[in-house]
Amino acid sequence: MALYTLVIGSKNYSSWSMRAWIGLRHAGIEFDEIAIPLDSNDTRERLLAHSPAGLVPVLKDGGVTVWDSLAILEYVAENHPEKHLWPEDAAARAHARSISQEMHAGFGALRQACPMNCRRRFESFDLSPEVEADIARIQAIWAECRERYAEGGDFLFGHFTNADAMFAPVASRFMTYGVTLDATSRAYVDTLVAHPPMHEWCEAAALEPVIEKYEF
Ligand SMILES: N[C@@H](CCC(=O)N[C@@H](CS)C(=O)NCC(=O)O)C(=O)O
Repeated sequence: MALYTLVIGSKNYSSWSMRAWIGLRHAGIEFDEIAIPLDSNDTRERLLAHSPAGLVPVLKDGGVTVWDSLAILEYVAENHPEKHLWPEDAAARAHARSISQEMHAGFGALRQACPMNCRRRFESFDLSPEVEADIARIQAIWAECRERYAEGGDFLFGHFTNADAMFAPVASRFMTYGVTLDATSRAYVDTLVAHPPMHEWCEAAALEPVIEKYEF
């Protein structure tokens, strides 16, 4: 039996689940996976059996339950400092936590207009000014990280950190909706999409049943 159990939703649609799963997989930490398809008759009941919030992802570690994507990433980073899931430098770490929280709490226009749908590709998609503003802010976040902290690698802080896990579903959305990006953001999205855990998640997502409610 693995150290942890991670409860997730449908891989094609569950952006919050993707963050926690990719963080754990990247770190090479073993976990058992319980996948609860979203929008089934028994989804709510099955989610509530794992967490009173009734939302995925949920991480279980013996008697400990953690039921929020960023809280899970924090918990895993704390339990496994040798995995360097946050940047080592304190200033970089504070920056990584700030942008992770900004992602966690923000970008509502993008999230609402462009729901995650890993396997889908739109040739063109109309974006409102509010969505364009979210995209501009995300590109500014990425550009600043890449310029200030990323000397040692291709991720936001050089090597992969929890901040990259937080932005992984954004990269997926940019692919799905064919968003035009500046060169730095394009290269970063390509890096995330090629990252083996992300690739593995998307391959599994492509095999899942379509859920009409989340398609348009
Ligand atoms: N803030 C939470 C949000 C989790 C969340 O909204 N999860 C969605 C799926 S991505 C969910 O569980 N929805 C339940 C449902 O659709 O029945 C987190 O970061 O984990």
